[in-house]
Amino acid sequence: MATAQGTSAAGTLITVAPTGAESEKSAVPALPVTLEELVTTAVQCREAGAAVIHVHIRDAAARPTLDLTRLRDTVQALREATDLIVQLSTGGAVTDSFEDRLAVLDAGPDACSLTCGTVNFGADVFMNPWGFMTELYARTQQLSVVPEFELFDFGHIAALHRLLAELGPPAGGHVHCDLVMGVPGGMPGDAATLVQAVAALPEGATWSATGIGRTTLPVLLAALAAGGHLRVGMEDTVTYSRGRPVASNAELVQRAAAAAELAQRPALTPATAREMLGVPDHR
Ligand code: KMH
Ligand code: ZN
Repeated sequence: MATAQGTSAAGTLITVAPTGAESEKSAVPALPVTLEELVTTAVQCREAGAAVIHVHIRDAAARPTLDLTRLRDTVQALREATDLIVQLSTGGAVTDSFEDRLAVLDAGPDACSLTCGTVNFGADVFMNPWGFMTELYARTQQLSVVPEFELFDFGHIAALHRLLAELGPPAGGHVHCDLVMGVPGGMPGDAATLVQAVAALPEGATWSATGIGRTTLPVLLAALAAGGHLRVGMEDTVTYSRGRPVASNAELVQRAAAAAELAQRPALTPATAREMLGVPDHR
């Protein structure tokens, strides 16, 4: 199978996923759940080296929501406060309807996540049947929203090849993937699996990797060693080190940026990341 691009990247794209849909504010007080907390987090993470923010929002009771007015306000506020690439989640929470997940694009983000298949998700199932994937992908093309292909398992990589073959290239013309590793039910988060997954990606694709929970550090180090990019944040881990809760998303970005610096591929600015990913600046 064709080899994905990776080792040639001059810098490291760092995406921060600050909130997610799974952790509860009551259990994780440092989780940004209000718009004000999210904007403050975004500014701090931009300073620490992030170029992309992967956004899930919460309602007034801190529950996950895909409310379109809130999503629009969030996109606008993040654009006003930072030059980060604003990537809205179309995955939402496992309880969200396909209709609501499709409507996320109407909030006018720069980019969105697009998961390439259904996966067991702990005790739940994260549903992404082929019909939903194709509808979502076609809408990203129509609306010029640049998708990031989320790959939780090897079958998702096969589905990505099929999607590109049947529907053509994404908005922006460039394929960027995120290997989401270590989800209970998806591919494991270790170096051997990462290398195999990267080898199966479409030719010319760039890729980031995310390790959930205790796989965060092995996946981060393996991704840098293999020439990839990084996603970190409290969506993916709420523990900084054994027994020590994450204090802020910014400290996860700082750690990723320091590791990237050590690998001599320092953090990319949002402007350089936009060029790499084909994301226009709508600000
Ligand atoms: N919250 C998960 C069920 C995405 O953002 O696109 C799905 C998720 C993936 O987080
Ligand atoms: Zn997400």
